[in-house]
Amino acid sequence: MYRLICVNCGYTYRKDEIIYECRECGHLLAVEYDLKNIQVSLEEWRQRPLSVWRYRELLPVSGAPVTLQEGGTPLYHLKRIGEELGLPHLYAKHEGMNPSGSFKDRGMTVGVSMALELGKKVVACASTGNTSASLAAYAAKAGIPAVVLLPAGKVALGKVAQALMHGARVISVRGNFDRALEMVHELCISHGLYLLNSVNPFRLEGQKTIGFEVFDQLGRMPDRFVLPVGNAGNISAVYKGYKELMDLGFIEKIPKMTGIQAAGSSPVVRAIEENLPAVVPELSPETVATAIRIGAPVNAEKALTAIRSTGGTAIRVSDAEILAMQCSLAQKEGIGVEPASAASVAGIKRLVEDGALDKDETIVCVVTGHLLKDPETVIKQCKPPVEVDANLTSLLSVLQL
Ligand code: AN7
Repeated sequence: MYRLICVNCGYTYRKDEIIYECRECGHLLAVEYDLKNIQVSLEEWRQRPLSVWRYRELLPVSGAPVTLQEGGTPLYHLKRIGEELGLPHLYAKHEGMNPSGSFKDRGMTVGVSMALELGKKVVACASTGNTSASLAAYAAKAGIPAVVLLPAGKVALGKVAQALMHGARVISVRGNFDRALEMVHELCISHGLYLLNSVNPFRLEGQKTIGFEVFDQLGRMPDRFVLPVGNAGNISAVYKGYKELMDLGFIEKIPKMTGIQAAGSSPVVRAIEENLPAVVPELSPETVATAIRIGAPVNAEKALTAIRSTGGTAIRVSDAEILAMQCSLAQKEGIGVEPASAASVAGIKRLVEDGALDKDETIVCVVTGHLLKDPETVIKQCKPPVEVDANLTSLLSVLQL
């Protein structure tokens, strides 16, 4: 049992209303469960396979979901990077190991399932790339069309390839992500398409399971939970999920929610630093981490609550720091991620260097998308392969063993 509730004015809506913002005040909506009537125990959950659907009592879908077996991603101990930073309890949750290579699949299995449950025939989103790749895959699985709007020239190659191959209608908008989102929102309202950006409260329900899995995999709660922040949906979702576990009496504390943004695209950081009541949108966000090249994060309101109420923080890292950490993760830990994903761990490095971290903390960084998403940025950073003639002499002369 659940309903939709406005996070600002508390106005409530029936669960089957197609609505993306409060009609009373225009603020964001969230799914609110009747937690007193939820019958489940941690033991019962832990007997099920590790996946988004382990936690189905806290998800809005009632029937069989549209699933590609998302979730159940590895939680790695970052041994070498942790040693370098003096952090013995540093972990990375590798969300690039989801079916389409990013955490978005957790939201899309729920969001596309809800689209069918609500009788919607066409799904749509704007995207910096990963949302479109994921939506295209889940729409294909559901057998319904998807329309995706991408900021022209600013989406990593692998993500465009996925959206195209899974059969979405892929539209390049001459404008940035924030403008594409305004456009698709308008389109969905005027033409009845189902909007699956993170203003959709159901999608975020799937994403909160990252936090649930971390709790189950660690066997305890981390002290700090670190995410790259773009639209700020993910950090809001994980916080909401942990609040539900608290209300159910399953956990006693919520980790310090910590958001990392790219320096050229950091409105949430500014709001935290300057203690603003709301974010001031950035008109021309820019970063090599195109996934988080977002100037007007739609979930900022929820994210500011998540960060402030847990004693967390939000900080910015430079593109150089992001790329250096992408290399470190790949070469010291064997973990291949796209630039935006490396921002979470780069942010921890920065906090250590600033002396702003208790080194005994148990820290979980979410690395959000796979290395193969953005091959062009990878190739630019690495020396090209050495070409040799097809004989052993040439090979040995190059290898110099
Ligand atoms: C790899 O695909 O917004 O703060 O349109 O792809 O929840 O927005 C992607 C976001 C982090 C930020 N890491 O998450 C999109 C999109 C990766 C991402 C984020 C994104 P939010």
